[in-house]
Amino acid sequence: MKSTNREKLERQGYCIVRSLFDQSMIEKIGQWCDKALENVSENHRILFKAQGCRIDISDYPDFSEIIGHEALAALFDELDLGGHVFNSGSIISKPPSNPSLYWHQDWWGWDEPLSYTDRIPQVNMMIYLAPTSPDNGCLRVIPGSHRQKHPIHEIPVAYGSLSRVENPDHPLYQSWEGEAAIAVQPGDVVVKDARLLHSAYANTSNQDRTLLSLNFNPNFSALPAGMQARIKSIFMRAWEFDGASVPNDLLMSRWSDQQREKIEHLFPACADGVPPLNFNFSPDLDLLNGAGHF
Ligand SMILES: O=C(O)CCC(=O)C(=O)O
Repeated sequence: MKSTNREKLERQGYCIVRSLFDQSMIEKIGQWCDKALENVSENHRILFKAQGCRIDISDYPDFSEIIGHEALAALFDELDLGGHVFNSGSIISKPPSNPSLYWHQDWWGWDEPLSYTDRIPQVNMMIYLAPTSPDNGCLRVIPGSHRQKHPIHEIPVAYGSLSRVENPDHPLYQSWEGEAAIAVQPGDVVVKDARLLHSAYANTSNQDRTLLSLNFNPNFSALPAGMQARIKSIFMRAWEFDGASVPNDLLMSRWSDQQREKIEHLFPACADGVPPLNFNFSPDLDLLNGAGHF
């Protein structure tokens, strides 16, 4: 029988799992994030103004403890998302007076027919380190948009210019009918289907709003070979998107034994020589109509 959280994940495209981590774990994650945040340059803040900043955790081996945490493993079991691999993770931190994030979805595999089915190709585990609300830039989502068309899908996403917030009046920064604010407490985990339309409100508070975001692919061995190859190339940071090469090349596969051993079972492994599936972040709207429509 499906768990209630699994049912919500399928229907809404997300679920909220309350109090998965205790205060001491959240404090530990907070310390690792603070250390990484010290290295963020002014230029990075300019390029990622809409996010606040976005740091690849491959450069910070401390995070092995959370990626391989037994509470997350148990959650994958409860959600029937086992056989998962890890592909990437980031720290996304919105400083005080930071504008809203643009609406987008994270999935890149829209050339593959299974992206238009109930099969969940990627989940994003989101761990916020402080209580969130619309005032400090909490997540907002369009429930159901992982499977159903929404007018936001019609608006092209120019990632570079939207990340730099060149035009704050752009419709992708605004509120849309049907949006739901996802307010959480530290220790809660938001599980999000990567295909779900989401963004975040502006942070109008005087505190940072920090999130650890981890991307996993359930039942990896059953995914098409090209998709597996792309997932592995993301994990290996061997990809280039929007003309921007990856800035740093510390790979999780080269973390020290002590760190690597906690997560090695989650590394994507697949046959060499298969061309990775093309990156396509734009769903075919004729195919994206799922079980209903807006
Ligand atoms: O900042 C947030 O709350 C969400 C960020 C996010 O999901 C993204 O940048 O894709």
